[in-house]
Amino acid sequence: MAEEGPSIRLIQAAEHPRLLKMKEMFVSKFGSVPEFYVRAPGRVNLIGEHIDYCGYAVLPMAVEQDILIAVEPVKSQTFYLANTNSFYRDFSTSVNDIHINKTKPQWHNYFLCGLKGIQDHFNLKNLTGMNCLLDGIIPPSSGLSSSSALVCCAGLVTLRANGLSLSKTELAEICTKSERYIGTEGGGMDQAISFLGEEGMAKLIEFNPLRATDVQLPSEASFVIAHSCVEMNKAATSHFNTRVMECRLAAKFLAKYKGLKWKEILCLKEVQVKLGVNLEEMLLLVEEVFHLEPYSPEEICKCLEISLEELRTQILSKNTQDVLLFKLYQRAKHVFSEAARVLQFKKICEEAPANSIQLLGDLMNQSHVSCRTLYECSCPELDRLVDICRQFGAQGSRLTGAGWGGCAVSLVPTDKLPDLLANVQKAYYQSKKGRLAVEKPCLFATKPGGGALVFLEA
Ligand code: ADP
Ligand code: NG1
Repeated sequence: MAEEGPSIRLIQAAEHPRLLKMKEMFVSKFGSVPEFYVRAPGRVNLIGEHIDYCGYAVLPMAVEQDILIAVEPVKSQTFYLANTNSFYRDFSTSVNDIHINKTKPQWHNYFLCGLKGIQDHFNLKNLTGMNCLLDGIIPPSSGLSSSSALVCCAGLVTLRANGLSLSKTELAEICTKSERYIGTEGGGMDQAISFLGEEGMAKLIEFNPLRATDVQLPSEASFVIAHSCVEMNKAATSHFNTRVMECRLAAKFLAKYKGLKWKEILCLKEVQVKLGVNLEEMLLLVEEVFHLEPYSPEEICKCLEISLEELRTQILSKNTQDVLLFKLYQRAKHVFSEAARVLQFKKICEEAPANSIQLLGDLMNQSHVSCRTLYECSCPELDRLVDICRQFGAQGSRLTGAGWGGCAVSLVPTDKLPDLLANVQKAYYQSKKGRLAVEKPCLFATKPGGGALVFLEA
C-alpha cells in the first residue's frame, strides 16, 4: 500500500480563534478568503543531539507550537508572502524567479526553500502563484525547529497549491534536502518529526531509509521546555556547520585508517556499517585513531593526503573554509556515545522498569555533559538553566536542538511539575532582564503532538 500523505481536516474557521484572526487579516490584506490552511509543528528533541547528520537515530516529539499558513492560489505567477508579526516584512517575487540568499538568511528564504524543494522534485516549469499569510508560534532560533517547521509548511503549501501529492516520508526527505539551500548542513530529524509526529507518541527517527517508530513515554513523566533567553540563528553563524564538518572529517579519518574508500564516506554511521561493528567498538577506534589536540587544516591534509584546495572545495562547506581548528576526537566520541544513549532511552521506555524516570533522567544528564564538554554546543545560560531545573525536581535536564542558546528540556515526575514550574520561574526568569525573559518567558510542560496537516473550511 502506498504511504499516506498529510491528513486533511475539515474545520470552521469561526470556531478557531487563531484561524479566524488569520482569515480576517488575510481578507484585509489580499481582498479575498484563503482557500486552505497548512500547519507544521516544531519539535523538542528528547535525546540524540547532533547525531542525525551523522546518520544516527534520534528521539524527538512534535510540539503543539507550529507554523500556520493561510493560502490562496492565484492565476498570476506572483508569489506574495506576508506575516501576522510585523517584525517580518512582506515579500513578493515571480514564481519563476526564485533566489535563496545564503549569506543573509531572511525569513522568506526559509519559505523559498520549501517551495523550491517541491519545484525541483517535480521539475515544475510553471508553478502557480500564491497569496500566503503566515502565523508562527514556535520561539525562533531556540532549538525547537521553527526554521524546519516553516520549510515543511511551505513545502506542503506548494504541493497542495499545485494539485500534487506525496507521502509524509517523501515530503520529509525533500524538505530536509531543500532546507540546505539556506546554507545549513542539517540532518533530517526536524522535518521527519514535523510530518510524522503523532499525538501521544515520541518517535525514534532512523535514517537511510527514513522511518519513525512509536516510543511510549512513561505515563508518570512530564517534559518541560525552558528557554535560556539566548537566541542563536544557525544559518547566520558557522558553529553548526563547523560541527557537521568536524564529524565528516572524523568519518573520513576513521574510514582511511581502516582501509575503506574514504573519499565516498560522508558520515560516521557509514563507517560503522561498513566495518560491521558496534558502537562500543567505534568508541575504542576513536581512542586508537585520534589525538586529543585539535587538528589544523594542514595536518588534516597531510593525514588524508589531499591539498588545502581539495579540503576546501571538496569537503568543507562555504562558511567553514576558514576554520583553523577541528576537534575530531571530541566530536566523534560525543556522536558514538550519544547514539548509544538514544538506543538505551528507547529500550527503557519499552521495558518500563520501576525506576524508568531515574534511568531516563540519568541518560539526559549524561547527554548534556557530553554536549557541553565534548561537543561544546552549550553556553553558560543553558548550563545554569539545566542546573536550576535539576535543583527543583527534574530527574534529567539537557539542552535541546542545536544549542549555543535556545531551550533546555527536562524530565520531571508529574507530581513535582507545579513546584518545578513555579521555582524555575523564580530562580531563572525573575532576575533576568531583556525581551525574552520579561515579555514572554518561555517555560511550559509539553506533550507529544501531531504532525503537519491541511485544513479546509467545511
Ligand atoms: P530554529 O532552531 O528555531 O530552527 P533557526 O535559527 O535555524 O532556529 O531559524 C530561525 C529562523 O526561522 C528565524 O530567524 C526566521 O527567519 C525563521 N522563522 C521562525 N519563525 C518564524 C515566524 N513565525 N515568522 C517568520 N519567520 C520565522
Ligand atoms: P534546530 O537548530 O533545533 O532546528 C538543528 C538541526 C537538526 C539537528 C539539531 C541538533 C537543521 C534544520 N536542524 O536543529 O537536524 O542536527 O540541530 O541535534 O539543521
